[in-house]
Amino acid sequence: MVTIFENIKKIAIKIDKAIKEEDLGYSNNCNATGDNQLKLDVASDALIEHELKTNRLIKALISEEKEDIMKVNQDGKYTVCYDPLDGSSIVDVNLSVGSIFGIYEGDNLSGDGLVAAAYVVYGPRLELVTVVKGQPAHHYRSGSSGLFSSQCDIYLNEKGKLNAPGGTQKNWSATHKKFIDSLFAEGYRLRYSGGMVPDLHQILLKGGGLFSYPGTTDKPNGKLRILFEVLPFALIYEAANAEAIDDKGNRLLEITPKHHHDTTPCFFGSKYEIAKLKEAYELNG
Ligand code: P6P
Repeated sequence: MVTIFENIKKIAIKIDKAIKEEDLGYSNNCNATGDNQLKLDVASDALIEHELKTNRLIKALISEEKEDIMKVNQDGKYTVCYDPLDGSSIVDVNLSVGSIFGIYEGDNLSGDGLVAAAYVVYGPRLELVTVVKGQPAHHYRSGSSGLFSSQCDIYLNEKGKLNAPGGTQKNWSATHKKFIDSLFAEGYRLRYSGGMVPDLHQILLKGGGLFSYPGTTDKPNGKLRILFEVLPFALIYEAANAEAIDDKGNRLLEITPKHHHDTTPCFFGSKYEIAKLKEAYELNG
């Protein structure tokens, strides 16, 4: 497992360089879910695939940017699912973006099969968070040497101050709008950039709050992909003494997608905010 994290550190440094130096324009392609691909999306995807294919522990790869599963080594132990450059549509306005990795046992592509996760933040500083199931989530920062230095284990407070409400507001349910407004009425501060990685990273490092991407009239199953966006962050948030649920009140880590590009409504946050959400959505049975 550790060697996969070492692969991810090498990937992070290469993609960080590419973001700073390469063309920010669009390619002529779309990805598996129909999103227009930036040249950086394609380059990041290729960098990750090239690096991870060198690791004999890896059985298969699944990328947000590709339709099909890539077989790597039949004797491998893990399937790695990744979003190469999440939020890439905001990289041209110089906002932070990220890469997200879920490491699954064999071909058990479910919350139960997720044994480790990591994400990289390409921001003013290059940062990395990793977690192995059952252990604390750990925060690293890269320094002038290009190496990542250990910072701390991450834990959220029982209650936070930040509110990151995703999705087009005119397409929210009345229940969701009333709930989000109730948090602002309590004095929560709006912190939403449109980049899942920096938005969730901020709540983790600032001690708590809520990130929400609900089902909406235009996206009833939400927008965020289960295997390479939602479950990796669910493992990290639960390791940080926080919670991660869907719009039915299920732990996200109890979800098994039917298809590897499936999405789900998702809520990540401190215990107080998740309890308030369950009350607002009448999920307490
Ligand atoms: P919206 C970026 O496109 C992304 O996939 C996530 O990084 C982000 O959290 C979400 O979409 C933003 O979506 O609908 O709020 O703009």
